[in-house]
Parts: sequence; C-alpha cells; structure tokens
Amino acid sequence: RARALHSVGLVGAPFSKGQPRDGVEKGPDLIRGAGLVEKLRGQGCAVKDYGNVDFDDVSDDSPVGKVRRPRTVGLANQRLADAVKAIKEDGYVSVMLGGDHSLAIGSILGHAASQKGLSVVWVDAHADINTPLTTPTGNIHGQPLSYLIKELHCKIPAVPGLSWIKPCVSADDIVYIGLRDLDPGEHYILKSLGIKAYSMTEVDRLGIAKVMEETCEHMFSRGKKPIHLSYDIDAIDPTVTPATGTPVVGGLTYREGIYITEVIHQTGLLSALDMVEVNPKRGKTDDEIKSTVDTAVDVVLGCFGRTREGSHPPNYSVPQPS
Ligand code: NNH
Ligand code: MN
Ligand code: MN
Ligand code: MN
Repeated sequence: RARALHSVGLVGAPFSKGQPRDGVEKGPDLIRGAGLVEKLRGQGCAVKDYGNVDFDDVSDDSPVGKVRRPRTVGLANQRLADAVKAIKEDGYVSVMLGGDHSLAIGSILGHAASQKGLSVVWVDAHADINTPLTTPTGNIHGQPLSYLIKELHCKIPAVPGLSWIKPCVSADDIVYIGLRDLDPGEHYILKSLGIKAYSMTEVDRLGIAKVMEETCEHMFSRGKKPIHLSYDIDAIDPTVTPATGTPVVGGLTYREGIYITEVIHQTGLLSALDMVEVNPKRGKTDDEIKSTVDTAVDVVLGCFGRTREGSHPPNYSVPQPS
C-alpha cells in the first residue's frame, strides 16, 4: 500500500486503582495478545506501539472523604496525559488500552492539550460523572467526567492528588450512549446540565442508527471538532462481554456496539479512543474472557475502518485464467 489509511498510536495503561477489583491492569497486554496491532496493519493502518505507561504506587494514599486512592489515580493520569499528548503531537490517532475508566482523565486531558476543542462520545452502562461528594462508592472510575467538565468545576472540592486537573470540555460537547445504571447525583447532573444522553431506553426506542445520526447532528451543530471516543466494554451486554468489573444486564448487542464504531469512523473525526474495563479475572471461563477481549479488539478495528460488508485493495483485480 502506498499510503496508510490511518496512523494509530497505541498506548497501554495497565492500571486498576480507580476501582477495587484486580485484573483490569491486564487489559492492555491481553488485547495486544489477541492480535490488535497485526489486525490494524492488516486493514491498512500504520501503527506505532508506544508500549505501556509506567505507573508508580503512592504509598500513603488514604481516602480523602469518600474518594479512594486519589494520589495514586492523580499521578497515573498525569503520566498518561503526557503520553497521550506526545502521541497526538507525533500526528497519530491515540488509542489508549486500559485499565479502568479513571484513565479517561489523563487520556482526555492529554488529547485536549493538543487540540482546540473536543467532542466526547462516552459509551458506557454508567455515566462516570459522580463528584467526590456524590460518589456512593468512592471509586474514581465512576467520577472521571466530573473533573473534566467546565460547568461542574464549582462542585469539585480540592482533593489531594487530583487538584491539578483543569476542566477541558463543556457539557454540550458530550454524548452518552448505552446508559442503564446511574446514581441519583449522576442523573441530576445529566438533567441539570442538559447533557445529551442515549440510555438503553433511547436505543430501544430509536434504534442504534437513529441514535448515531442524532449523535453526529448534536456534535456537528457547533462545528466539527476532533472526537474522543471513550468506550467502556461494560456498555455491551454481559452475555457478550462478561469479563468486566461491573457488568449490567440489558446492554448493547455486539452489533450495536460495532455499529457505533463504524459511524464514528465514517465521520473522519476520530482523534482519540479509550478501550477500558476489560478484566480477565472477572471472566468465569476462558470463553468468557475470549469473547470479551475479542469484542474489545473488534471495537478498535471498527473505529479504524473495518467494515462488515468486506473490502478489497484499490488495485484489486479478479485473476484471469490463462
Ligand atoms: N456509578 C458507580 C460508581 O460511581 C459505578 C461506576 N462503575 C463503572 N463505571 N464501571 O463505568 O462507583
Ligand atoms: Mn466507565
Ligand atoms: Mn461502566
Ligand atoms: Mn478510513
């Protein structure tokens, strides 16, 4: 091929301290082990693997109010933000393999540092918008967006390890897809900030095609900005992707989950992707783990032009019998 169709900069973030269950730090190496890089190259992408970010434990990291491990999570996200910023400055679409969803803090901040403004598409069973004061669990993977949204900044108390975070997205720049398990504070925040959200009810009512059409309309209504797609594997139904920390029944089908990526690819605006919350230790069998990891791989491939109708190289010709 003369020219790569997409330039992908891959970074692994083997980090689990945004939530209490181990295993999610194994996500990056498992997803690579399922052939992600080879498959991306096979569909015409130029891929640079930046390897895994090195994370340090902060030894004395006692909870602050309800918030668990704020210094460890804060430091990890500073490291990740630098890595993603460097990938963007090198000219790649950033692909961050988690790890838990607290990593969206660093991924989005690093991405935002290299662009004027972003649209964020958050595909998840959960809204991940609890503040340090609304969180029922204290787990930061349920809070990342609260630190990143300008309109919420006045509701965020100073928490050691996290106070460096400067909000970089507006409530209007976010679209949720797949929601079905929100805490009361989260539901209030979504309604009061008027954040665009397609819960599973809207997916049922409208169908995924209309949901994506409206998602694009909403994003493009105020100019075409680079897209940050933050994809929590638990958005997809646990019959398909059971190996995740907080599975919720009634999720997206495999087909709906992939269709989202096909439409995002077609916009030509995808600038960064997070693929998070794959946790092999939460799979009951090898088949459960494999189905989860393979689906995560397919989500990434869909974002970079894999089509279910098939494809052929531009210079293809049917062999002639001689
Ligand atoms: N809303 C809950 C919390 O804040 C659960 C979050 N869990 C997730 N989010 N997996 O995607 O702790
Ligand atoms: Mn999440
Ligand atoms: Mn989730
Ligand atoms: Mn393409």
